[in-house]
Amino acid sequence: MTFVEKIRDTSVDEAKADDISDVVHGSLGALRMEDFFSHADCRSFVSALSPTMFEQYDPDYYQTEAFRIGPSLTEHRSSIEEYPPAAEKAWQTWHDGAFPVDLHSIFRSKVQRIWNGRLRGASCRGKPAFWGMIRRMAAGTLVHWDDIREEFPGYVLDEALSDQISVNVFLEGPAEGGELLVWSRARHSSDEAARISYGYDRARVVPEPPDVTLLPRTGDAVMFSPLKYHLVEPVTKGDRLVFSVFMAIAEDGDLVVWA
Ligand SMILES: O=C(O)CCC(=O)C(=O)O
Ligand SMILES: [Fe+2]
Repeated sequence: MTFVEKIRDTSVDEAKADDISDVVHGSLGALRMEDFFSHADCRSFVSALSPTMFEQYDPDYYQTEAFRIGPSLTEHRSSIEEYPPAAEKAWQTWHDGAFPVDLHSIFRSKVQRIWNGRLRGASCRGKPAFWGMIRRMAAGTLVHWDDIREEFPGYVLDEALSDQISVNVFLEGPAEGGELLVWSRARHSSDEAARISYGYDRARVVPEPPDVTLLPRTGDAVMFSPLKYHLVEPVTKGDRLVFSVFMAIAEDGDLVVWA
């Protein structure tokens, strides 16, 4: 299915629940909201970061070098029992006041206002999942998709959820490079022949130009469907630091978040 609309720009104040639903349902390629985090908050948060706070994504699987603060659910595909304690440890670090800005509560209050409903953290084996990972990916990514319902059997997050969306808020937008590219073409099982670790050979799965090319700026929030093929171009100048969330709609209508 091609997108009905490729990119929709809206202010945080004017954004509506339907904007989020359109991304979840796959009719909108990307929703961008400028100044979702204020530049002052982004600056103060980024200045509190140091390289030692970051962990590298498993280099054997993530061939494009990437770093994160906080555990990712997907990385626990074959060790899910280790995820709840890792999430608990990460929440402890946040609550111990390691960071000067409460990005989680800003995110929650803004998204709840847009959704006109509740946003809650996902639960994994009865324990709180982590969300709002800080991610640095200067090398970009391979073309890939993200879908926990394919990555894990059953309900890894303890309940039935809608298709997931990616929500990335840019604490620092790259000066050059680092574009997000999204294709509308649905993935197909025959694409597995072109798999390279966590992603795919771009020339074989999406030879056509992307439907969405988006250069993120500091403070932007960008929502898109990661069930679709997407990638991040390598950063050639500056830094690219993201507050990163996956989000889906639960059966009770709440938004549920994890990372
Ligand atoms: O950082 C981005 O722009 C997107 C990264 C990504 O692959 C995702 O959020 O699913
Ligand atoms: Fe992704």
